[in-house]
Amino acid sequence: MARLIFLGPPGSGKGTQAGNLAKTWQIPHISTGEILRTAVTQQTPLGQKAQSYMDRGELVPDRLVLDLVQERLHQSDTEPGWILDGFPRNVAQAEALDRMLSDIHQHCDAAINLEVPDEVIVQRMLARGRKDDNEETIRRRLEVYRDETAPLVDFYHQRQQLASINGNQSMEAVTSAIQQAIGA
Ligand code: B4P
Repeated sequence: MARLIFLGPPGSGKGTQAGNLAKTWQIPHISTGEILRTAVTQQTPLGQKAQSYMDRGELVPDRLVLDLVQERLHQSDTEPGWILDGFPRNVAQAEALDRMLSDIHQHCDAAINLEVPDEVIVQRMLARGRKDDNEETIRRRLEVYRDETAPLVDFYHQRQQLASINGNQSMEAVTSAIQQAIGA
């Protein structure tokens, strides 16, 4: 049973690691970025509202993201565990997550923080080449990460839930380091 949050800058490998571990443990991988990208592709009302923020490298407004996470966590497949990838992304989202989990009598086991230097991140994302992976947007996403998401490292450290992992090694080595850190 695992209930994990993935923190870390854009392109640090959250999606890669969360996807691998969710497959191994057969629990849902809940990526807010992936859900939002699908909504944009399908041009749903959520996607239409989210698109301009994502294209600029800004966070999508909390109220849009909170609704989708709440709805997803209430689905029955989350009972054995879940991995939240890219959420929470600021302190307001972390506090809202606490309330959502308390309503369903759950808590998170650990917050995994993937540490990767900025130069490596820029190289990885330029190589990936997603729509929001151009140099200007990447720079903005790194700024937003520093201002809004990095404070969550302290937030989870103070609760003794933080596991910081060197994300600048092979994908397999990162996976092993995470498993070791949480005793899985
Ligand atoms: P996300 O989808 O969360 O994307 P990300 O932070 O860019 O990527 P991630 O860290 O998952 O990197 P990946 O594994 O793919 O966010 C996109 C946008 O959605 C945000 O900018 C925002 O607008 C919006 N959004 C999402 N959640 C939100 C929220 N909660 N609130 C508000 N807005 C939100 O890895 C990157 C690349 O590196 C890949 O190509 C991968 O193959 C490679 N890689 C991974 N691990 C590697 C390794 N160990 N070695 C070498 N390469 C590696």
